[in-house]
Amino acid sequence: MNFSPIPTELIAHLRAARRVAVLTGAGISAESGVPTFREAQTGLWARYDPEELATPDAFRRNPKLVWEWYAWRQERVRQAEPNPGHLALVEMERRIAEFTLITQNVDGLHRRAGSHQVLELHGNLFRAKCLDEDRPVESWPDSAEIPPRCPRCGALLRPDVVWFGEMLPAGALRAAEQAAATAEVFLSIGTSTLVYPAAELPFTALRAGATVVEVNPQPTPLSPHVTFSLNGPAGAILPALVEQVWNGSAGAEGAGR
Ligand code: BJW
Repeated sequence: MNFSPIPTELIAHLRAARRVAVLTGAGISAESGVPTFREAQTGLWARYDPEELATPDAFRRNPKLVWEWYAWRQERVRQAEPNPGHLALVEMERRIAEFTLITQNVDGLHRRAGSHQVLELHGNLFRAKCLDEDRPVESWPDSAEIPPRCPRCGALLRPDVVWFGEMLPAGALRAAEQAAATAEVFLSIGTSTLVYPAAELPFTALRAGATVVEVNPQPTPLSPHVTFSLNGPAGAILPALVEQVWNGSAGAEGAGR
């Protein structure tokens, strides 16, 4: 895999850092075969735009369509495995005294990889909640109805994710903002940096004087502002970074050299 060498200054910063925060987006799971949010959908879902399915209005208009889209995505994620990018972040959590992993992803792959502390800003694909009571629902009786109904109050169930116009979980957002404001190094990995308030986090870190690193094969609105851009796939760059900073082993053979 070809990408520019990792700057020695960045290696030194990370080696010395005690507080590191990481923000991930759909790009980190791309090499696990999970489609990113803004790439065109394929197959059954090719004629739908994810931005138009991930909204409260879409669910109100056609709850069956939206529920089935999430069921299809659950199935794709069940078939996926964490990739070397996820695993490199597990290794970083072990090496860094105060490490905060913030994700916009709803796929749960960071936890499956072995990361312990994960702030999920946009919820989780594998949870459901009651549309009326906004409370998590763990199980419901089998029925042919799609979406199923809340066993307590009979309202529709919906995926426990954050759609456009909805508030992010307050505790997770507060912890993410705190981590961004106090990090010495902040890594923004595999996100288009388009969706707020998550997109604000690297800018918070920049304003607080952190070294901000972007890992992405494509430029984003954040790119002109970062301290270091590592242009390439996270599944190759992150293992190489871990290998070069700690001389550990995260599957980095030959990458970045
Ligand atoms: C690779 C790679 C590889 C590929 N390696 N990289 C301020 C300004 C403007 C607007 C707003 C604002 N504040 C709030 C808003 C409104 C709105 C918003 O941000 N709109 C913008 C689109 C303009 N935000 C909200 O509504 C949020 N709520 C909120 O702010 O509440 C307060 C409020 C309420 C009411 C009014 C006003 C304020 C909620 C946002 C919820 C986002 N939800 C979704 C769906 C989650 C469930 C689901 O998955 O279905 O979250 S939308 C979607 O976007 C999903 C993602 O988490 C999120 C971010 O996408 P991400 O991860 O960046 O993916 P992509 O596909 O965009 O990018 C992938 C990247 O990977 C690319 O760059 C590739 O190059 C790269 N890549 N392969 C590394 N191998």
